[in-house]
Amino acid sequence: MAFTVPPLTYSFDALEPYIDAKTMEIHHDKHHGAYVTNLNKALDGHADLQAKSIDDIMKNLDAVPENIRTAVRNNGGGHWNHSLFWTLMKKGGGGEPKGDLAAAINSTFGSFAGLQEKFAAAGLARFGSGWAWLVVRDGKLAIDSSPNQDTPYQLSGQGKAVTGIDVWEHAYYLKYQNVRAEYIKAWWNVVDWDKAAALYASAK
Ligand code: MN3
Repeated sequence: MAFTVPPLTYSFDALEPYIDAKTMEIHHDKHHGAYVTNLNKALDGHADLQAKSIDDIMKNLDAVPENIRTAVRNNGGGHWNHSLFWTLMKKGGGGEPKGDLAAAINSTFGSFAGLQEKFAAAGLARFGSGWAWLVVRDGKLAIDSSPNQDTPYQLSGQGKAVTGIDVWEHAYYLKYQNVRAEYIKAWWNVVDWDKAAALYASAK
């Protein structure tokens, strides 16, 4: 079974004005599409891997044959990251985290503003392309960033994603050009905190 790009559960313009429709269309259809195409190419003839979920593959990259491991790391990671990313945002998102997640954020980072500051710093410090993540690691919240298309599974000590942002230029260049900081600031307005709370509950 070939991997496919999951359809968005909202329209390309749902995240306007924070993320523009054109960026969403190119990002989802072309960029995510290319990761899936190249993942399927890399897995051609590897029926055992084709039968696995992308989550299982990224969790156990060492089980992937060496000659295709980099291609799978990059393109399988791209598929895993983007499939999650689309679900971390929603129309009318934003606001503040709630419940257990809010309490954990307050105790770990002092406040929601404290989380935002450290998360933005991680996204800005990621040189070139990559992702900033809020993860659960050893039962606790932590902020980290990954290069290229590495998933939280590739981070040291691993980690289970609670939320995260794509800081590749393709995610923001049309609207924000080189100003990554403005994109990260705007992104809080589209975060789906219900989704983050659910991921936190299953991760801790
Ligand atoms: Mn991307």
